[in-house]
Amino acid sequence: MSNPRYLIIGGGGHAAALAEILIKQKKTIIGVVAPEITTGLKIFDSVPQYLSDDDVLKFSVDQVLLVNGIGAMPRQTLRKKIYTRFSGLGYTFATIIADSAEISDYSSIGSGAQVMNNCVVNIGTVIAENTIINTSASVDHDCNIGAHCHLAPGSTLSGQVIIEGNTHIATGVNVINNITIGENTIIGVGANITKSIPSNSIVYGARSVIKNLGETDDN
Ligand code: JB3
Repeated sequence: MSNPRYLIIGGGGHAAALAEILIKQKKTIIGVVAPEITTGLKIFDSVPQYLSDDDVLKFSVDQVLLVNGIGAMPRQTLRKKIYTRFSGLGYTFATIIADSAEISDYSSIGSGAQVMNNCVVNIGTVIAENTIINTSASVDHDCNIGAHCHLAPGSTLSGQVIIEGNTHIATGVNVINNITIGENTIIGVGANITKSIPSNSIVYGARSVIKNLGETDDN
């Protein structure tokens, strides 16, 4: 698409952060789709607002690039639903990489993935669709990050780490090399991961206690 036009879905903090990256790259934002602009900042003041997700359908698939401005917090499914719905209808989600991110020429960043300010993605790493690598996260060499993940700000992965799909790595998590973290897992803030983690786990605390997602905190 020559001279692409960007339509941002979501009007909160994550959408605003993405909008600023696009504005700095002199990209054209043609609208924001959200029932409510909640950012509190003026960044969307001069951008047309569309209140319903169905309004996306007013634009043909070859007219716009979509930007998934819905964030990805644990147990929230809206971001994945938005991506799945509109990809299925033939829309393309923009892959967004902040100018301040350091991205290896030998890495691969999937459709709709977003690499925010000051991140590092090192050589041989693959990041799948719709995943967020958030501010100052560092993903070292030969990692493989699945679809619909969120690596929150300041998380650090050493080399050859595998993160399977739908997994949330919270702020400040550290993962040593050659670890696999299964799908649909939540790694809580600041955890230090030194062993592989099965799918559907929740891991929290300085000692990195592992529970199955179905268990309560009292177990
Ligand atoms: O941790 C960091 C650095 N960022 C977080 C990000 C990853 O996720 C951030 O702190 C937030 O916790 C979260 O950001 P997000 O998704 O921007 O959350 P919030 O600021 O609450 O904004 C949600 C936006 O989605 C609001 O503008 C809502 O109106 C909008 N929204 C809610 N439901 C919707 C829908 N928009 C559309 N298009 N469709 C919906 O169904």
